[in-house]
Amino acid sequence: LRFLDAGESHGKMLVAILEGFPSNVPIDIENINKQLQRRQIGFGRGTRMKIESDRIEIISGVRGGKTTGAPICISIKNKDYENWAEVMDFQKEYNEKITIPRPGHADLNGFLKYNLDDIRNVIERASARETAIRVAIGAICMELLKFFDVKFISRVVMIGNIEDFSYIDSYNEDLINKIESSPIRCLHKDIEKKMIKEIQIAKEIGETIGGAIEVIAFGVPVGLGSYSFYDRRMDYLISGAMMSIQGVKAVEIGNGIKSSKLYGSEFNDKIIFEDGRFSRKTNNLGGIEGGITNGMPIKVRLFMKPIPTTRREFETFDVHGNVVKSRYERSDVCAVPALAVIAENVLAYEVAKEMINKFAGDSLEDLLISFEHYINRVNRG
Ligand code: EPS
Repeated sequence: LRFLDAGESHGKMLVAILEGFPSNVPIDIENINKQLQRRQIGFGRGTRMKIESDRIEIISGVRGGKTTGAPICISIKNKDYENWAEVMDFQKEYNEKITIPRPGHADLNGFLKYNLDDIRNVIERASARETAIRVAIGAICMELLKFFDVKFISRVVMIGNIEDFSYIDSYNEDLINKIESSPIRCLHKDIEKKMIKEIQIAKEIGETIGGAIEVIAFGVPVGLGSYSFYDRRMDYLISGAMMSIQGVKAVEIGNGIKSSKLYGSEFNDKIIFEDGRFSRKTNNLGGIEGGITNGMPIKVRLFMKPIPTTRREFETFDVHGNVVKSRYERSDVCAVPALAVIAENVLAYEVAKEMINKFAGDSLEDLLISFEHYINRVNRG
């Protein structure tokens, strides 16, 4: 399974081609759109999200409501393009060039690397707008994963200094409802209030604020990934994918950070064998041992930096080396709740990719036969 995507933040649309996806998987477009909507909401977003109401268009690879096995081509329109048509015109040069790079963004490095004369070219492709199409790709993967009973939960566990690292060990609807009804995907109402306050304060003083999210995949079978090669390790694949999400500066799998302070016997997840099935007593390792999934929920935390664009003005340099006042470009104050939804869908893609690798089949039916055979072997009950 692989995909390529393209598109600028204020261009006509975002597009992607997903290749290697099995045939006969029912695709309910409303499920994909629901994931896109979830990504758009969240306290702290800027005005752009009021302009967009992201919806997917399927261009190829799905017919009669089911995947055909052919490449799946999708697009998401940028409604804001109407306001940017002149700036983004592919032929006619736009004369107002951006020459003041914003620290913390790709602006300066991209400008130098690609030998550009306008930072706009960097901003447009480096933008986190690209995560919309990645969510759509992940949402298509979720349609496949439903057949294997793989489910996801994501939530915000930190905004600035306010934390909620409470423990979640099972998937349940009550939990989901609480998270989904929170404007910042926080599980506990009292903490939610404090988190919202943190964002409000940042906004009032012209600042931005970061935080952390947790994503958990339930129902992933034992045996995805491998210890055999570095690039087949599941933690390598997941952490690489997660670090590629704009703004993410650290990834933790399971209780990875705490692990460095504990004794081996304290941290180990003890093996248990009940009703013919192996399991673990705890899940400190976040569902991955030796680069292979162990059947426990995959648990990942992502830490996001504050968005670099601040309304607060400061002195900086333009691309010619002159001292200038910083340039402000419309932005979000906090995008941590959106990151949770993005991470869920990015994880769905990585899990689906490894499921397809392991249970190799060109159709959903072939995958399921291979999966059932394997599950019967590893569960001896
Ligand atoms: C972004 C800047 C803002 C965000 C954008 C990411 O967009 P704009 O410059 O149009 O105000 O809203 O995020 C999205 C558009 C999105 O869909 O998430 C940036 O510079 O990365």
